[in-house]
Amino acid sequence: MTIKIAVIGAGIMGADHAKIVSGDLPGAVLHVVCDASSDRARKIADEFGAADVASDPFATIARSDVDAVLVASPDETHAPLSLAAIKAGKPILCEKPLSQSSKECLEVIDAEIKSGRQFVQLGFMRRFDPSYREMKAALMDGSLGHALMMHNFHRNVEAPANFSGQMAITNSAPHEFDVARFILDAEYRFVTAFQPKGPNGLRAGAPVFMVLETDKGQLVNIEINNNAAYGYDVRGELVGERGSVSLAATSHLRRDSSMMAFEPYAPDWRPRFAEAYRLQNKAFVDFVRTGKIPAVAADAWSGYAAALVAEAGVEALVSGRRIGIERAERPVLYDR
Ligand code: ISE
Repeated sequence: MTIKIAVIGAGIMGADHAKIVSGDLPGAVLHVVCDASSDRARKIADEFGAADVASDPFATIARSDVDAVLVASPDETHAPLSLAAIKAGKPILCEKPLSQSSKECLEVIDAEIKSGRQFVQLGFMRRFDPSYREMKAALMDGSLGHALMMHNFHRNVEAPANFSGQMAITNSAPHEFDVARFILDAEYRFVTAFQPKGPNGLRAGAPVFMVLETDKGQLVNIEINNNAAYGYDVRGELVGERGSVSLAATSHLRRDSSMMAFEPYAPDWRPRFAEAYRLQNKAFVDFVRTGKIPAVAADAWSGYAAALVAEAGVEALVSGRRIGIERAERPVLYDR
């Protein structure tokens, strides 16, 4: 059976997902593109060959000719649309964050528990990125010894003028919160957050620097710099007792000229994580077929874990204090 997918949200990420579903996802077809703007929906539907367009996401999820949904609409719609998908009994691949409120994440988790199974796969795509996968494998094969620290850099070229330090924590850093938690297989206990000041004090759009402490005693530092100017750049290094592993540059090209060597950067995250998105979406098709969430994939509980740290991170930044992170008990449905 070919799985009929509705993509909800036809912005940058919706268009990217529509492209993957239509061109790179055996066993699935792009059936509906839904967006509040019918022009935008129509443009993406025509470009990637969807059978239909729609503007009401809830009605789209309920359609009997839609088997599964892929949500890339604005952040505040993620939890309500996840709840609608659970109610309709349809698997959903939802872009991160599940919600910026840990309380709202728990509502999604409650709905899954009541329905008796998982429906939500969360779009923390870095878990599928080959370089992060190899980093995890290097830790698991024992050659590094115990992991002690993980250094993370996350740089965007430029953020909108209103993109504050708090937004860097709630919008950009969840990727690191999730992938470091996934690689270390640990939970966070404390977070501290700082912003560097220039000669004239704190600049709008200044980077955020966080230090997280895990329940295994490891330290994770995260730099989010959304105005790095030179390119989209994600780096990571995992330091163990007997060695360290780093994500390698993913560029396919190095240019040597004028006594210098150059490696190009992508302007945003889509080229850097193209393979991760493709593998993630492929895993979603398996999830739809089997009803079993792929072992690597993030779920609603991962969304809750990321939201908790983001909330504590914002509090740490605003208060200048080291903030403790209290978690609810993990329900058995999320044992993997
Ligand atoms: C953005 O919000 C994302 O979600 C991207 O995946 C990330 O790489 C980017 O840096 C964020 O700003």
